[in-house]
Amino acid sequence: MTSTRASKSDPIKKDQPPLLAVHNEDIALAFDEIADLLALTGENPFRIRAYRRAAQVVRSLPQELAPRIAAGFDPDLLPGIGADLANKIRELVSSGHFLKLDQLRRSVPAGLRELLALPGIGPQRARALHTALNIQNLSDLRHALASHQVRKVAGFGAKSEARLQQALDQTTLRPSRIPRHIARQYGEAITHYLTSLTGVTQVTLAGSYRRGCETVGDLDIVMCADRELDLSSALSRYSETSSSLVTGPTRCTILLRCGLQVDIRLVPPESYGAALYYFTGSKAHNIHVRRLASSSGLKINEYGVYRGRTRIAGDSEISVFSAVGLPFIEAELREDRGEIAAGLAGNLPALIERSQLLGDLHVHTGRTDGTATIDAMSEAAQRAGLQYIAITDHAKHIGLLHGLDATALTRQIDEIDAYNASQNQLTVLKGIEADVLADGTLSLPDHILKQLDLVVAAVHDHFDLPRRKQTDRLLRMLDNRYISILAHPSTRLLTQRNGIDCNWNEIFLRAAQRPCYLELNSQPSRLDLDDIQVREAAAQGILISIASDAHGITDFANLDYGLIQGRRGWLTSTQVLNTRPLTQLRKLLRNTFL
Ligand code: DGT
Ligand code: CA
Ligand code: CA
Repeated sequence: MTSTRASKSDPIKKDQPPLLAVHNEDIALAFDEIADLLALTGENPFRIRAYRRAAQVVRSLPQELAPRIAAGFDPDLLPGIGADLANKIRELVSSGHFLKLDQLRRSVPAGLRELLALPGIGPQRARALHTALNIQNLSDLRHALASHQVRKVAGFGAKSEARLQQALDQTTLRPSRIPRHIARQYGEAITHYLTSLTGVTQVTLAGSYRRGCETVGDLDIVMCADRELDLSSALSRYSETSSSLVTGPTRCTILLRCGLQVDIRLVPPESYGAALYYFTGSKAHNIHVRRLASSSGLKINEYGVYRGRTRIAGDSEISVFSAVGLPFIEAELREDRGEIAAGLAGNLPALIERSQLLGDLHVHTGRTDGTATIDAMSEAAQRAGLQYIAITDHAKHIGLLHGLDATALTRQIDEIDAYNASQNQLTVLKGIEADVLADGTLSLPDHILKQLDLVVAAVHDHFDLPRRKQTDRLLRMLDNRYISILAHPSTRLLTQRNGIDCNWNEIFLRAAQRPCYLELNSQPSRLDLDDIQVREAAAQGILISIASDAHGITDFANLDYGLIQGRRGWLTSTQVLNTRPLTQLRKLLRNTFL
């Protein structure tokens, strides 16, 4: 990796701060690669796991690490990152290189790693194929399969050959979408670069990113300049560009080193609004609005809105909307899910805003798997503009080594009482994250739960129960009168694990009756419930808790991701539990204990 600092000939404004060059995802990918390469060399599994965990930790951070490290943050404060890995992160951030990775890359064939992505091939089998058939990459494997060489290798047979063939066919078909928080790192860096070019007046990330989608297929950028700009040459000089797919004076497509595609449009200022509107989409929304426009004799495209040959709007988005008789529709709503009818009828929701979140009802401390004390988490929450938080550490459960038992929880309750007595800036509520066991009961008895201000219940295992059983499990859980909030209800992990199979209608109905509230978990790799589920649940009158699930002091930044997902789910502030002032919130929480 190279630095994104400009060379002397670049038309870069002098007062720009240094550009981000090493993103969290770059660090995570490097750790993943080290883990894979170590596995391929038969290294100690313990070390391999440490790298994998570190990759996961860095990948799920809500904010970029490099600028924080530059400002003095010590990466060994992150969970699972010891001194050695912290040094590696510093090395990568400052030099763009991992010596260790460079060495490993020289000793293991580059393509061998691709094999590990196939289901059914672990490092041992990859090594066996490499040794027996000199297979170095997927293409070698494809040839070996075609000539039935693979079945002759010890440990492989006709059956595993067929399975591998199937896996190989599916890999080439799999669409790759990138979670929003990862796309953001690359999107903000290129936006920063483009903004710094002389003459550039506007740069906006459009497309699914601007609509706040949880994953994006590619990035779309709309920009303006007040003088001639050689866009393709500026893009070819960008240090993260790996290749140019389309080059034109007003339209370019590049591929970044990380594999993400970026479509860039340079438009004249009078078309900026129309282009931004068009490239924000969604396609379905655009098509619907275009139909609406043509019903009143207008034509709408990326250059403007036209009556015959006369251009009547297009310099701003709002001008486009008003030309077709619509109020401004927030980007998060533009999915053709009823927003156009709502706009025409004057019924658009006043979407929830960050400043309306007064508290956070899902926060961990170092007592379980978090990294900071109650004091430190409270201080960070205040800095994030919050008035109250609930400490909801994990209850002891077989799956978790350090969960709180009844004694430890009582001690934490005392600690929270003492904290609240010592200051009156922020109120800490007493909570717990209790596991929903396979039969729908909870991992702590009622006489303990009822001493708390709230109980957050969550599914952490038995993800594969059949639909009826899973639904009954959650319904039984909802029968427990001490449950306040069901956390990350679907349990999905974006692009990694599907949610549980469950009849959500039944769950929402019961939750609304009880009442029990549902969480919109804001960890960027969870975002659970999703936008459509959030909208359905809220429409049934269930209050939604937009919660950070913070495990460290910087994780309150997660709330921004939950917020945007909530906005995609049409949430208004009255539909969100943690917009309530404390007294009202306490009342709502007590309602669940009836
Ligand atoms: P993605 O990239 O798959 O996450 O989703 P988008 O929505 O960013 O889609 P993308 O990148 O293919 O196109 C960006 C926007 O451009 C899209 O949201 C709407 C607009 N657009 C693209 N193709 C068409 C089209 O055929 N008709 C219309 N009306 N708009 C289009
Ligand atoms: Ca896109
Ligand atoms: Ca695109």
